[in-house]
Amino acid sequence: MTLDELRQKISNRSARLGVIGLGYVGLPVAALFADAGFNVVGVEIQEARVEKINHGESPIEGEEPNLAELLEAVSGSKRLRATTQYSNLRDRDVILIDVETPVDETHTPRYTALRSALSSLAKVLKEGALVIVESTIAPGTMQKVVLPLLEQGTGRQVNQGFYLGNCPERVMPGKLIRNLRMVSRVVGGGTPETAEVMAQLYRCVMQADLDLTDWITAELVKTVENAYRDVQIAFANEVALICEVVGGDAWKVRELVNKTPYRNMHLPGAGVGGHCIPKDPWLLAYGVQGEQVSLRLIPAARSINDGMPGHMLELVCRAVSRAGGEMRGARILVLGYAYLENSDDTRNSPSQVLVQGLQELGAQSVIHDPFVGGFQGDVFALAKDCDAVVAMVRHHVYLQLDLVALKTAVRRPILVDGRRVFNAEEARLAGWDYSCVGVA
Ligand code: SAJ
Repeated sequence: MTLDELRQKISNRSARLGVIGLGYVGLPVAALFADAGFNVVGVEIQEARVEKINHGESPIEGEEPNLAELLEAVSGSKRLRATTQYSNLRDRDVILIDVETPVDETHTPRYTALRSALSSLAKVLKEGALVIVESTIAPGTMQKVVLPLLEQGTGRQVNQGFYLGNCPERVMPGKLIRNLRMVSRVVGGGTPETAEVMAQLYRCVMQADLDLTDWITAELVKTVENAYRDVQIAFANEVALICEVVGGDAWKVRELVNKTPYRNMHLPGAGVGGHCIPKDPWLLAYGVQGEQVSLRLIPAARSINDGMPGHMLELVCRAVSRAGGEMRGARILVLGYAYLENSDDTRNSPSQVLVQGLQELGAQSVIHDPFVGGFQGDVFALAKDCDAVVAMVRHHVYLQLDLVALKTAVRRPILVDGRRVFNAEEARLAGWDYSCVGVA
C-alpha cells in the first residue's frame, strides 16, 4: 500500500485501524476513531480490560466526561473490538502505539512494553502500513529504538515497506476525550509526506492545530512541555518552603505574583504524581545522556518535587509533637490516594510516599479516596480515633467536608493541608490545629 492509497482509505474511512495498549490514552483514542467511522481493533494484554471494553464498559474509573457514552456507542456499532492477540492486527492499515514508557529508580526509561509491542507488531505488520508511536519517548528513541525494531522485525525498509511517525499524546485524566479533540498535537513524520497523511488521519477526530514536523522535534516538544511544568511546580514548592520559614503565605504570594504580566507561578503542594510529569523530565534528560551537556535545573526540580511528600510528613510530625503525641502508634487519616483531584489514577501518587513514610515511623495510615477502589469508605468512620488528618488531594468532595462533625470523630484535631483544600480560619474556628504547606 502506498501513502496515496492510504490517503484514500482515510478519506473514505475504509482504513482499518489498530491501537496497541487500551489504557488512559489508547482507549479514548480507539473509541474516538471508531466513533469517527473507522473499524478499530485494540490490542490489550489485560484480559479483564478486554472483556469490559467488548461489553461497552469503560475500565477507567474517575470522572471522564463522554468516555463511557462513546464506548457504549462504538461497542454497539461493533466498530471497536478489543483483543489480546496481535494476529488481529494483520489487516490493519494504521497502527497507533499507546503503551507505557516508565522510567525506573535510576531514571532510565524502561521500554519493555514498547519493545514488546514493536516486536510483536513487526511479525504481523501489513505491507505499506503506517505505524504511529503516541507514547512519550526520550529524544532519539524513534531513530535508535523504534525504527531498528520495525525494520529488523519486518525485513522491510521504512518509507517503502512501512511508514513511521511519532505523535505524542496530550491527554489529561479527567479531560481525556476533550483533550484528544481540542488540544493541538505535534505530528512527527518519518518524511514530510508521512506527516501529512498522519495529519489527515488526526483531522478525522480533532479540531485543534496539527503542527507537522520530524521525529526528534516531536520527541523534544513532548518531554520539554512536561519538564517545563515540573520546573514551574518545583519553583512554587521552593517558594512554599521559603514562606513557611519567613512568615508568609505562598498561596497569597502566588496570587499577587501572577497579577504581574507574564508571570504564571504554579501551585505549591504535597508533591507531583502521575504518569507524565514525574517521568518526562527524565526521558528528556536521557535523550542527552553521554553528550557534552550536564543538566542541573531539571534534576533539581525533580528532587524538590519528590521531596514534598516528605515535607508533608514533617508537617504532620511537628503537629503531633506540638500536641504532645508521638508518631509511633499514631493513627493518621490520609485524604486522597490518587495523584490528581477527581481522578482514580494512583500512579506515582505523593500519598503513596507519605504512607510509606508514616509506616517507617511506626504510625498507622487510614486512607480515604472517593475514586480509588478499596479506599471509598465513610470518611467520618475512618476518622474515628485518628491523631491527625492529612489532605493530600483536592478531590471536590473534600471541599464540602464538615470539619465540625469530623472533629468529633478524631482523637486529636490536627489537620495538615497539602493542597489548601480547607479554609484556615474555618478550620481553626472548628477547633482544629490547622497547618498548610506554604503557610507559616
Ligand atoms: N501539581 C502541582 N502544582 C501544580 C500543578 C500540578 O503540585 O501547579 C501536581 C498535581 O497535584 C499532580 C501532578 O502535579 O500530582 C501532575 O499534575 P498535572 O496537572 O500536571 O496533571 P497530569 O500529570 O495529568 O499532567 C498532564 C500533562 N499532560 C500531558 O502530558 C498530555 C501536562 O502536560 C498538562 O499540563 C497537565 O496534564 C494539565 O495541564 O492538566
